[in-house]
Amino acid sequence: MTELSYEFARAITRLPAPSIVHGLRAEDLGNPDHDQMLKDHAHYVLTLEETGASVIELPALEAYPDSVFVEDVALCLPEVAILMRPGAQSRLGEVSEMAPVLRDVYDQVLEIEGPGFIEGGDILVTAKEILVGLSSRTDEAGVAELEEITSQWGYQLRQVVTPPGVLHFKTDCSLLDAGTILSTKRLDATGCFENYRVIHTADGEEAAANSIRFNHLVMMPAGFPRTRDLLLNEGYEVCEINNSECARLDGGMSCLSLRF
Ligand code: CIR
Repeated sequence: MTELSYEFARAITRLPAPSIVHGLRAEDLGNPDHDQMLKDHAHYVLTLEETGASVIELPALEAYPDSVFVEDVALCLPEVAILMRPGAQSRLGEVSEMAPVLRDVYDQVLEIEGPGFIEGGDILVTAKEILVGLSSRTDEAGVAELEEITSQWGYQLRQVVTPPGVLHFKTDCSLLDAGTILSTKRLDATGCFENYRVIHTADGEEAAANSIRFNHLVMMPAGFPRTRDLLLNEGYEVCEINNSECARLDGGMSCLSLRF
């Protein structure tokens, strides 16, 4: 039996453009190094492929500095792909760049039409439900429109909150297996994971929370040894990917791919 919440045959990624230096960020930690980012990106794509998945690598889009973060522009479910409506004005145009790619691989592609906003980084799909965190990029109207769409396939959707100062809901959590979440303590304290087993990131290693379970692997940002060891002790197979450059733009493992 396949576990649809973390077993995937395909992924979509996009190469980072040199304009990545103009990417959005909450705090200026210096510009990302494009060459280093290309190396990290290649490692990321290779790791997805090593699990047996096929990856569609899209060309860089110079006009959209944040377009490497493909996760935010769509939600890919087994039955349907749903184009998002990013709350970041500079990212709205990324959606029409992704639309034809999804129409090629999905029989059914729907879209959030607005007036609400919603970004994929705020959506965590687990084996039992779809959790959507309100954030500075995702509002109640966006969540309501997504719920109307996903209910057609019987999905239960639950609106939750993203802690203040955290970009996206999944900045602070990831799915490890059908019933287990890796979460920061601050997000878990909101009570959104009461029906799950939760593993907390080690104190001071909150940025490790944006990891992904992709087939047999947990792909996590490098440099968080205590959280990595927790996951290894729990029996997960872990692959660490350098994320120093994406981190300058508040990006982590999940934002770099659409998985389905
Ligand atoms: C942004 O602010 O939109 C980008 N610099 C980072 C997006 C990260 N996406 C994600 O966590 N899903």
